[in-house]
Amino acid sequence: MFWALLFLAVPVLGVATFVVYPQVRGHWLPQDVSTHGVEIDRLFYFILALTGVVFVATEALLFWFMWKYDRANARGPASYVQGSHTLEVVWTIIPAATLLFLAIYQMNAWADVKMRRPLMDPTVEVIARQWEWRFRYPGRDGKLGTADDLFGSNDVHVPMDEDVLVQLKSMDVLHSFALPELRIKQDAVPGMKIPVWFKAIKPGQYEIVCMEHCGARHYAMKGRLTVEPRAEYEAWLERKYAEQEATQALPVAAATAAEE
Ligand SMILES: [Cu+2]
Repeated sequence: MFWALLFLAVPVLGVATFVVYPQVRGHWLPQDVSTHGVEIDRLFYFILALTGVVFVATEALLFWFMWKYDRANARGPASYVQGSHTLEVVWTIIPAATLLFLAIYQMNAWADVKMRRPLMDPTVEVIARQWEWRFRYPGRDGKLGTADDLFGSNDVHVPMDEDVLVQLKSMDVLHSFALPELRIKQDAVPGMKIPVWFKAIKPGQYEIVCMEHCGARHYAMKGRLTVEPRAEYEAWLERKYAEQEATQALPVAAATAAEE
């Protein structure tokens, strides 16, 4: 009796916190500011509902059997059941069919995020490193890997309402480049250049977080993504070019002065 009620209390409290949380916070997931996020969220809620129904049904059955077959109510020795071939086939086929359905149902969302890459040069290269997000912009010539590349860390700007292509790398271990508000999460793998793309539709500052445990200061591996209209984005790039050129010019000027 006690155990039956305890096993009932756990799912009831679990589901209750599940329902109450969005009422308090207003939402489940962080605000979505991407074009593809709607589809991802729809999938998330669909799978949540599907697994939620199964969870509630399973827990209810568990409680019911514990309650009904409590030792205090036993009316004789328990009967031994050999197993049911039909039942086993049924409970194998139902989950298999459900998973197959999900695999087909999510194909389009997967293709949008992982396969339909925009045909363009990378907007920025993001290099994960214990424990920061370094970046490299192509510079005024629009090409990565040239002398005028712009370097920095933890402060990435991108233009709004445009396709953005990030070239993702890692300098040391596995990291995961995650933009929760853009519904983006991609592992950064040492030795690989991985393309990540999105289109942000709302200006603002969002988090860049590492979602793969990567060492002692993994929790501190945070950056900031600024989404802004193109004019502001270009103005920011200009300021950064000027700053970088100023710091580079100094040693050269000093060296020249020393020679004279
Ligand atoms: Cu990391």
